[in-house]
Amino acid sequence: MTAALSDLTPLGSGKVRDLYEIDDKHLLIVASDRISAFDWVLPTPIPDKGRVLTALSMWWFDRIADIAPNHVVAVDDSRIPAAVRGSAMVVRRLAMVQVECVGRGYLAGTGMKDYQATGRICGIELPPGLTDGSKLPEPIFTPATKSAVGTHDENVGFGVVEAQVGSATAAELRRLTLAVYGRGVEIAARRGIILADTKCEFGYDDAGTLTIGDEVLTPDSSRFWPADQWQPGRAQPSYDKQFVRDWLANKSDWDRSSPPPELPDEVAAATRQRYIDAYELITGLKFADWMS
Ligand code: PZK
Repeated sequence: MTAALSDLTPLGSGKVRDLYEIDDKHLLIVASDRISAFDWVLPTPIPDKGRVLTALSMWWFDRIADIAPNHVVAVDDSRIPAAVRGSAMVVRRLAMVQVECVGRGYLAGTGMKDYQATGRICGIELPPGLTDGSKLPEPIFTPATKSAVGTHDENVGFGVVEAQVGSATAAELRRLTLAVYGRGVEIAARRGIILADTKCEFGYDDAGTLTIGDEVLTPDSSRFWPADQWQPGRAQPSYDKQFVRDWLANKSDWDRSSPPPELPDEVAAATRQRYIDAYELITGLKFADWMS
């Protein structure tokens, strides 16, 4: 008999995911239907978002299995409560490396901000004249240190990572992150999607092997842009969240400093379909077949 979610010890919640303890060696990661925009978690869930992101993450884990081992044990397992079946993964408990490992090939987000302020990202000097959405001369590793809930991760130079985890591990994190990013770019490009950046998390397993944790190459950990709409010099449309951003941006009675309003049903439904479309476009699979 499967346990109820309420029988598991909650270990923490991110904006959009929840983490539970199964036993001393295993955790349960639940991808929720929560969505964030403009740094807020919206009050309206996106139906099936957690299942789509879990399905997509699992698909990618298979496609990067030759790069590094990952923490996934099972998605179909008696330890997974029925209520979260399809949106939860049983994972091995790792000793997490406290570095957000980002690979990026395009200028956006904090990379854009740092470039505008200093001409560099994480100490990496970039050519002048780049603009929002520009392709970088080559993909770069832009690590960030994890910060407390409610604050932003801080981009740091490679030397800070070396000081934190040692030079050899830092070099491995960079190599693995760029390999994952490169694989993602290559596969997404065939489907007309630009993978602008992606964030990976790593940890050590019981044998001391550097292992990929968390979720990988999902729209929550990465920026997916429709290639046919790429136009440097402006914020790029997001494959998944653009309806939400557009609707909120046009809601003139919301000022971004107070909790956001509920989304209309049609915006939530259209956004759900964008996640499903992204899954089906990238994987070539039907979402209806996920764990059915
Ligand atoms: C772990 N987080 C981030 C926070 C979440 C996820 N395999 C692992 N072993 C040990 N710890 C973690 C993992 C993973 N993945 C991940 N924090 C710890 C996090 C909140 C909710 F779903």
